[in-house]
Amino acid sequence: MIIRDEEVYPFFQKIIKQKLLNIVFQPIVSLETGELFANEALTRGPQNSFFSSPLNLFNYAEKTGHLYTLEKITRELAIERSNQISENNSKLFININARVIEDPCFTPGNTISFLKRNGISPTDIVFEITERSAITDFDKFTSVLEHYRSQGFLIAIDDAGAGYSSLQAISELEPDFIKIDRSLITNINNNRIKASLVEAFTYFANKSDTKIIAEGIETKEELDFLVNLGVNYGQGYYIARPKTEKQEISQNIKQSCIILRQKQVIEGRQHFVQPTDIIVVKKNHTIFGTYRADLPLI
Ligand SMILES: [Ca+2]
Ligand SMILES: [Ca+2]
Repeated sequence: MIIRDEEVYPFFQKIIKQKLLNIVFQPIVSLETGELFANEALTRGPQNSFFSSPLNLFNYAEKTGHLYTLEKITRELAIERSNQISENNSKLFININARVIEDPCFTPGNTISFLKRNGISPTDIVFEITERSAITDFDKFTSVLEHYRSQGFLIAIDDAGAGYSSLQAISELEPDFIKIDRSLITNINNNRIKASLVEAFTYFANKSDTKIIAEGIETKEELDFLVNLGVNYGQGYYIARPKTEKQEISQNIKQSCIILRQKQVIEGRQHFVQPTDIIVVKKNHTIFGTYRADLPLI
């Protein structure tokens, strides 16, 4: 379906009103066992339309002042539909724009009563926050987040290393999970800088109460490398694609994780960077980060 410019807004309104949205779920697995740990809910607009791209959909909503409404609808649809795909207390990761969290209308009470009606506990919900809309007031943002945490919700920093998610967000928000952006994962098995950086994140996670999730794993080599680095969780097309229905994690994935981890334990290998290592990464000609692994990230 091709939509002409003058038809875009009415079509967008129709999407919101009739909730013409597809929610797909992409598994996140434990790299220790290969078992399902969580699903990330992803939103797609109607197929073959301008809004089938989530980027177009959410950008348009933000431009026209409907971001809060769109996010509320997608959050509720994700929670409702997650019942059909989740298992064994697996968690549900929900993407949420930093601006929406700061919106006074966004109260945990609303989400909690909705969760209750669907038989889900707030401790099973992880809000993925990306800094695409930069957080300007960390003090305010941290206190808002504390409010949600006190209700049991967990927090993930999304797209870490991608440019929008800064090290400041990680150090100030003290997330439960850090999702490492695919740009640092792609071809990590052949790239020493990427490997050192992900290793540093893993070292940091071991020192703090944070777990690392590697995103965008697309090959067996990348998966094996990340298991060897001691990364906690993984997600990507090689493990499982986003789907509307419940998915089983393949035996191949489970075996890779278990065998490699056992080998690590037997060999007693130490993978973490040395505390005095200094890591400097240039990305698009700018310095991404430089710090000592034994000092807090700044
Ligand atoms: Ca995400
Ligand atoms: Ca991401």
